[in-house]
Formats: sequence, C-alpha cells, structure tokens
Amino acid sequence: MLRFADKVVLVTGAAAGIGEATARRFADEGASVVLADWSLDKAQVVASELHSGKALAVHVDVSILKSVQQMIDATLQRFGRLDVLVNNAGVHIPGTVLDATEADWRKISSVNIDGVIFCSKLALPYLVESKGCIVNTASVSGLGGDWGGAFYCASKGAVVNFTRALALDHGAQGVRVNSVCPGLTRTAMTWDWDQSVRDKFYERIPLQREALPSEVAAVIAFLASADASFINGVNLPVDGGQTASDGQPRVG
Ligand code: ADP
Ligand code: HBR
Repeated sequence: MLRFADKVVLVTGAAAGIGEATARRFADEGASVVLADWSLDKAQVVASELHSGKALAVHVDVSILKSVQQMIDATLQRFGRLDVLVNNAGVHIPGTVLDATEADWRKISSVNIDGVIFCSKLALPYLVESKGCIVNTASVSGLGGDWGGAFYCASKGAVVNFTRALALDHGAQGVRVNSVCPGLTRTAMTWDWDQSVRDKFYERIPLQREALPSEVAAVIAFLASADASFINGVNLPVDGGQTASDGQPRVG
C-alpha cells in the first residue's frame, strides 16, 4: 500500500537511527523524501539507497535558522511542495543539573528545542498549503523524569508541550501535529551504554527489549498518514509498555 505516493516528506536527522529508518519507511510507501542531516555524507549514502530520483540529501544544522531556511528552500526547489515534516534530529547528553555544563545545555536546547521550533516555523506555511502534518520525535523522557538526564528531559518535555500547542494553533488550518515518544531504541544515541544499564532497562520494559528504529518509523508513518486523520496533539509512547508502569517495584 503506497500511502505516500505523490507526497513530499522532509526528515531531519535522517542519516542514522530513527530518522534513517523513517526515511526508508516513507520511501517504501511511495514518498519523495528529503533526508536532512548535519552529516551530509551519511545522508547521501542513505538517499542513494532509496528510490532513485525521489530522494534528496541536504545538509542542515537544525539549530541555526538560516540553515533551516536553506533546507526548506532546497526541498521546495526540488519537489515544489511539502506534505510531511518529521522533526527527528536530536542529541542526548547525560548528567544531573549539577554535573552537566552550560555548553551541554546550549547544545541540547539548541538542537532538541530550537531545531524543532525553527523547522516547524519555516515549514508551516507550506504545510498549511498542502494540508500536511508534523510528526516530532519526542521521547518517554519528555513524559516523565529520568535520573541523570535533566537537560535531555527538559528538552523533550518542551517538544511534548510544543506539539500540543502547535496542534491547537494549526488544526483549523488543516495541519495535524503529533509526536512519538520512543523509549530505549537500538540507535547510536544509546548503543554505547553499558550492558548492565541495558539490563536494567529490560527489567522496566514489559516487552523486555529495546525498540528497533523501524518500529518507531512505522508509528511515525502511521501518524503522518490518512489512517491517523483524526489524531492531533498526541504524544504517543513507543516504549514496549514502559510508561504503563506507575514506577512502583514488582510485588510478588
Ligand atoms: P536517534 O536515537 O534519535 O535515532 P541518532 O544519534 O542515531 O539518534 O540519530 C540522530 C541524528 O540526528 C544523527 O544522524 C545526527 O547526525 C542528527 N543530528 C544531530 N544534531 C543535528 C543537527 N544540529 N542538525 C541536523 N542533524 C543533526
Ligand atoms: C532512553 C531514551 O529515553 C532516550 C535517550 O530518549
């Protein structure tokens, strides 16, 4: 089923992980895909593996408004329209508010918050025109707090509530805005974490494993599709049931 034939989809952070899987998923479903990433070389490799003629790799630093404008211009120049924006580029830096530095906060907030806001702001006029949609990659870390992740949690909490506010402001213009909230996912962002830490995650995830990037991509594609035509302003956990827990330990 080609749910995105004739649609133009822009994915940030498309060179790796969830973004790469998302670009592949949309391409498999017929979309023209713009793969935007800080790492142009890697985005070009992924683009070269998608349907020829329907993929464009562009360099972007989502934390810089001018760079985001160039990304939008390149998309419009190549494909003439925009139907779906996937705000996926993100970074994770661990630490409590005491351990982490001002530079850590500037990095996390500029990519995870400014990036989502800048891309949404500059893409929205074209999404209003196409009656398109936005899907953000938030995180379970935006729905609750993590030990040792103060800045990351603050940034993803901002994405979660920005999603809701955008959904209110632009629903009447025909633009839906939703987020996925992945938990532990098999990507570079967390792959260097110790096995002992991963084992602790598995104890808290009812499905007892991390997500595959393709499993998150499938939900992003669903939220962007007509199958989700009445879903707006939702932050959907893709976490194997982790946030179904109230945090209490197992009894018995
Ligand atoms: P995830 O678990 O979210 O998939 P990854 O680290 O595997 O995390 O992928 C994140 C992607 O976001 C990478 O391809 C990375 O190059 C990209 N990225 C990070 N910062 C920026 C930025 N400022 N602008 C554009 N892309 C970025
Ligand atoms: C672990 C997970 O919540 C993340 C890095 O987003």
